[in-house]
Amino acid sequence: MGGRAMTGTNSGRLQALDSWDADWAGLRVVVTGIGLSGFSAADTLIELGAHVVLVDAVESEQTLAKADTLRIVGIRDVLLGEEHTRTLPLVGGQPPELVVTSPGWSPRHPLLAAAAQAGIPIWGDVELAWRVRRRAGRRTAEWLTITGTNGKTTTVGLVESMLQAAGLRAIAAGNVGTPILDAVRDPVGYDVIAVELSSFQLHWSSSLSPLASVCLNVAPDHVDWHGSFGQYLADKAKVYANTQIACIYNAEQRETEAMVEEADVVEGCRAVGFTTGIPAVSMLGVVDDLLVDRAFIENRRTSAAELAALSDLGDVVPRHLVANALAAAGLVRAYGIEPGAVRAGIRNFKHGAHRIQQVAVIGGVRWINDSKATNPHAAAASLSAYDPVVWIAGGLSKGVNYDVLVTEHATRLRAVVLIGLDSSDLQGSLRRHAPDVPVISVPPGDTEEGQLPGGEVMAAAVAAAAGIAVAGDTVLMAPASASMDQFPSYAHRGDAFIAAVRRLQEGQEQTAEEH
Ligand code: UMA
Repeated sequence: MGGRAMTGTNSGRLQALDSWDADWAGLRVVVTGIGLSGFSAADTLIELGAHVVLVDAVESEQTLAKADTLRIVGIRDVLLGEEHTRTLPLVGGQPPELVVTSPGWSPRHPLLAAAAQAGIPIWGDVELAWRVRRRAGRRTAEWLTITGTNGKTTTVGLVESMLQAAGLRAIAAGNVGTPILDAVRDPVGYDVIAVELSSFQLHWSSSLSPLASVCLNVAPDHVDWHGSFGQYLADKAKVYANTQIACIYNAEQRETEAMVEEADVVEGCRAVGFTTGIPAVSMLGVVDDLLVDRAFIENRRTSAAELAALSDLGDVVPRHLVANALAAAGLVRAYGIEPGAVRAGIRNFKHGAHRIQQVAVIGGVRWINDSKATNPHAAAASLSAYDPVVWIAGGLSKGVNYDVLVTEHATRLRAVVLIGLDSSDLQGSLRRHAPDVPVISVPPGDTEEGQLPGGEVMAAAVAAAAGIAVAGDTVLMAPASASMDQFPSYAHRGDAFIAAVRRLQEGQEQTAEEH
């Protein structure tokens, strides 16, 4: 790891904007997107006295209502409709000095490309939040930052739980759903924020300096947004930049360790690994049935501190959950949390919904909801746990490759039920690498523009799976793809699956009663 480097993207006025109390008044800003992050960014900038114009491609009841709210608090203009997003708008008749973008906007979006071309800095909402986190008379929260292809939400939840068990005022925010600006602007304030960062948010951040940081793992995801897997990795690696106390890496995945080696960090910052095996010095890991720390204790060369038992995590503990708990423990230990609070935090933590969740056992067939498996890496974790499997998969592929996933799990597949508007990538992999596995495609259904048929699609998929599965099989809904082509979110996809399985169960019970 090198010494701290000053990032030099922002100059002059923008460089001086490093606290809530700095001179934001009259700053001309374009905010892109009126979703969770764009709304919070616009609202914050208006409160700071900036001149804000917001653009969003969608004009709907929801966006119009949000626009009204922003007008009441004093926004200059809200421009809704695709035609407004083709070029960079003016603010008060002049070019903007800054663009604050929502994470979902691709860097190649014409509006953002125009801003970049004109040399106008582009920040994400996380960069803005970092800049305004200090405010006279309020406490300033430390940030513990978490990224990775999979396990982020579980890990931020565990970090939050451990911090709260230690009696601190702490919250999980960022990509997990609560915009980071809402956490930063909380009137009471937090001691620590567990910040979940997506690769998109990292792409638009440059001056974050977390107390401790982690990249849990990396596997191909969001390749279309980033342009290449290499660029995705480069953005993920930014999580470690300017870290103060500890960069936590996955000792079982060399890429994350390499990111730490390359990172510009604060002088004295340590590299600390986590492993689901026996830990070396400066690592957290597992000895017998215990999670242990050989990093944040004085006599780490000769001993380890017990943090928790594996059984504290649950009855059946998948390996990735052990890894997530160790990463979370590494972050809070860097902050100085005692082992007792790590254990209490793990015990209090409620495991997130839609992740390898058993919904029902019907006629000896186990039904598992893993809607959170939105990429091949996540789906591999749940596929490995069951055999034989009727696999419900497909959706938005995001430009990833399914060949390895299909090759590795072909022998456990009894059949595949394909959902998704266009699952041809996955279908192609199945044809090439699992030619003997029957594949049933669920027709997308008649979708009127703007309508999501989710419920019917999932009901048809569940019915198809029920027709194939026999006692002893597992029906696993782990799509390895994003949900947004047919469902509003992965949570809705999971809810649709649960509802369809429950209906199936009720139907079976009724049939049994009648006989
Ligand atoms: N929009 C356009 N043009 C575009 C793209 C989007 O006009 O080209 C508009 C949409 O009409 C919409 C708004 O921009 O009104 C949506 O912005 P957004 O997609 O950035 O979403 P937000 O509502 O701001 O939510 C974002 C994160 N979403 C994404 O990164 C896609 C949320 O993560 C996050 O919880 C929230 O900020 C608060 O920080 C969700 C997610 O799917 C869970 N994340 C991805 C993942 O985890 O894989 C990265």
